[in-house]
Amino acid sequence: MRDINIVGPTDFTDIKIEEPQDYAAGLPAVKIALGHAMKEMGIAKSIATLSKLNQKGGFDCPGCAWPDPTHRSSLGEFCENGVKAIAEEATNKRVTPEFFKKYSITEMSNWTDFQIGKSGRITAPMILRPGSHHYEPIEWSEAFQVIADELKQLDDPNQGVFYTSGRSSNEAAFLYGLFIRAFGTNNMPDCSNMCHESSGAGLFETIGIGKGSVTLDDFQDAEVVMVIGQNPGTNHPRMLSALEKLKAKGGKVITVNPLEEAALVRFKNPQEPKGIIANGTAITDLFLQVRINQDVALLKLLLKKLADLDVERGGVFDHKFIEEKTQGFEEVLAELDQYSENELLELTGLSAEKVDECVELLANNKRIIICWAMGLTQHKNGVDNIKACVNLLLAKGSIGIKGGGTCPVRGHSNVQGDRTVGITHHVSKKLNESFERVFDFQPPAEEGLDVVHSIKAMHEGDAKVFVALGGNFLSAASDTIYTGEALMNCNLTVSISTKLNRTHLVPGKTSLILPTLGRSEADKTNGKERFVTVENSMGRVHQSQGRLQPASDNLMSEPEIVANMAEAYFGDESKIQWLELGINYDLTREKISQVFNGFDNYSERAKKAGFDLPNHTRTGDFSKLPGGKAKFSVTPLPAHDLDKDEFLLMTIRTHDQFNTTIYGLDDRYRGIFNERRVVMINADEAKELELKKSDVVNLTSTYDRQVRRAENFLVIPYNIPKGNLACYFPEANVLIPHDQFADKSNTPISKSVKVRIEKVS
Ligand SMILES: Nc1nc2c(c(=O)[nH]1)N[C@H]1C(S)=C(S)[C@@H](COP(=O)(O)OP(=O)(O)OC[C@H]3O[C@@H](n4cnc5c(=O)[nH]c(N)nc54)[C@H](O)[C@@H]3O)O[C@H]1N2
Ligand SMILES: Nc1nc2c(c(=O)[nH]1)N[C@H]1C(S)=C(S)[C@@H](COP(=O)(O)OP(=O)(O)OC[C@H]3O[C@@H](n4cnc5c(=O)[nH]c(N)nc54)[C@H](O)[C@@H]3O)O[C@H]1N2
Ligand code: SF4
Ligand SMILES: [Mo]
Repeated sequence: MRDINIVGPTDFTDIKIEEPQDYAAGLPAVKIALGHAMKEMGIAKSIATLSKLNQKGGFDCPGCAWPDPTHRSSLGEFCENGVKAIAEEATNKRVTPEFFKKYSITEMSNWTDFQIGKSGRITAPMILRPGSHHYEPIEWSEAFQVIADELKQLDDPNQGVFYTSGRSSNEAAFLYGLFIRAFGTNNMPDCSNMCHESSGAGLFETIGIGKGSVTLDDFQDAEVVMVIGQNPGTNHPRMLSALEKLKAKGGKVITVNPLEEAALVRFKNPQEPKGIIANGTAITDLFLQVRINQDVALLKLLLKKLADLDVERGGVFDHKFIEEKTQGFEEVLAELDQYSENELLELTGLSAEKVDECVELLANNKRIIICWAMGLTQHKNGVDNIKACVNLLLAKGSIGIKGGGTCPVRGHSNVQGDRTVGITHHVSKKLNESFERVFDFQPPAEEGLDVVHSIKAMHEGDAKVFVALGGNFLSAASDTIYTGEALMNCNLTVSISTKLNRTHLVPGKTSLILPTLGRSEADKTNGKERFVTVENSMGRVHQSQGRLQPASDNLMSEPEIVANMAEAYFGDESKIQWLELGINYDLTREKISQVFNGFDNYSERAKKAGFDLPNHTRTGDFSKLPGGKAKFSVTPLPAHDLDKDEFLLMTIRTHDQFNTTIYGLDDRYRGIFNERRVVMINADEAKELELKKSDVVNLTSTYDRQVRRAENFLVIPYNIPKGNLACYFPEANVLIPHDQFADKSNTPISKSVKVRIEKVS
């Protein structure tokens, strides 16, 4: 085994702590965004790049999946974190073959994720040969042959694992899924498994589609928006513009979160001159500081109180809608009788007054949107969290109406599109038949492995080849050491990547890095520009056309890499014209439209304004569901069985990272600067435990008597409920056991890890 530091260094970086901010964006956001752009790209490239970002005919922001408005602002249609995402991709720094010659993987594995990421863009295909500690350059054709040879040596196609991160285009993801199925497996773990899988599972079961029901326009018509388990100011910043518009029309915002995130307090819109100079807009009307993972208790309490009000004064629930369009309401009401209001209230940690205020807002309004993200999905009962939100919306008749509905806010810019065009470990008979009809082969009928089960299979030697279309699997997954051992146990690991990351440094016996074009870069074939397509969080498909000079002449586009991999594997044996599909994206789009509904005239429509994919929930049509109706669900309370000295820990993002890509070391809105190894704890509780600001602690988690340890965290007394802690992801991922995940969705429990604190100094 090679000598690799799987988790990286645990040193401190000289913390500075200030008061948390009470507003988001404004002038500091503009200044900081431009600072990042200048530092990574220089002036001329910054101007050229930002003028194309999210504009018609330009490229889609590689940040989050929040949709673009129809009318684009002349002050720029992007946010601080969109600029950081672009600066990171369009950086002038390069990771060349000389770089790899200079630094061994052992040496680089001792760098922080921040240092690794800041090394820059990879410029040439690289191979790490068995026993070696240095990557060396390899010709593209030889690299594809290495992959084909390893895949051919497997006893069974199910020994291959093919991961996808959500930045790939529809075209690349479709070809990848096609290749994997033709190869003979459904082992397609993807980043959704760690992300919104619980949303997909909960929504599919209750309303028949794993996507949200609202469009951006619905935000203009809503009376109440509940933002629960989401930090949009950092992770979907332009959502604040939508909330600002809602407020201007008199709409109300309820936020449910263990932390009072700055952006949800007040927003100064940098896209408008008044947002720069004036005081901004107060966003939240009602803040419910719920305890971690007590959202089901809160949603039950709300429904119970609303049911009482409905009996008392009528007109609270939409009985016609409930009668005609839903099933299971009586069971849900009956189950609520088991609980007293007081016991539910106590679990939430909220005051009765605040809950009553919330009840009034929900009772008196019908056009209600519920938005959520990882604060709901990454728990053992993640799927139930979603179902409890759906219960509330169904009781109010708020789904399928203007200004109301479900809004799971997606993470990666094309994670939803990848799923739509076939990246899934689940098997659907209908989908298999479509692939067979169009491509004349029989896709495998056996359910594939998702993220957590892929890791286990690699660890146990049941999977031997790992291929990743984007992402940083090692740092994104839980149980970092176990996942590292799993990757190192493989015969071959392959990363199709733009930038260097920790997964490249924790390799299989042989490892390949295949460098690819980023979203912002011109993608040409025979001198002609091509465009790709993506789907945003609200189901709209549109084109993205890269414009910048690629980071190196030796990059290949993602569809071409996938096509070449397939060609090398199948040779003349396949009826599919792989190379042609990799080159001609119009042809690939035509094939997508033959396999999936809703993509007719794909290329043409994508080039114009884009188009919305079919979504029956938008018209409140539930006729295709079993029984022809939407479903209420009984959602039991979560059981944590915490020991007296155990806390519930949530692992969250700072304002200065995109998942495992660390833009900088500040979490500006929370007032934490130049340090990522911190643990936020309730200020009174810290006193009771005699923990002071900047004390050093270790954190441990104990599951099935196995103790996992994360060393060196600085204590930050903070406004967080008692019994709860917050750390940053991925530093705390070592604490999350690989076998602790949500029921039904298998999403790791990244937001409710049981931990203890050990004081060091
Ligand atoms: N700049 C930037 N943008 C991003 C990303 C990024 O890393 N950086 N990541 C992208 C991706 S892939 C995703 S999935 C999204 C993630 O977007 P978010 O889900 O907003 O990201 P997290 O930081 O995980 O924050 C979750 C929020 O939920 C709260 N929370 C935690 N536990 C609970 C709970 O039990 N109940 C409630 N009610 N709230 C809880 C936390 O306090 C926090 O405010 O963002 C996307 N956009
Ligand atoms: N503890 C904890 N763990 C979590 C989470 C959490 O909240 N807490 N969140 C989870 C969530 S929501 C998600 S989505 C996952 C994220 O998991 P991933 O998607 O695997 O991780 P990223 O950090 O987004 O991947 C970054 C890498 O993608 C590559 N990349 C960037 N752009 C491109 C591109 O255009 N093409 C290609 N081919 N490669 C590109 C770069 O090499 C970069 O290093 O992490 C999960 N892990
Ligand atoms: S809100 Fe998301 S998609 Fe829009 S500019 Fe910001 S990071 Fe990019
Ligand atoms: Mo995500």
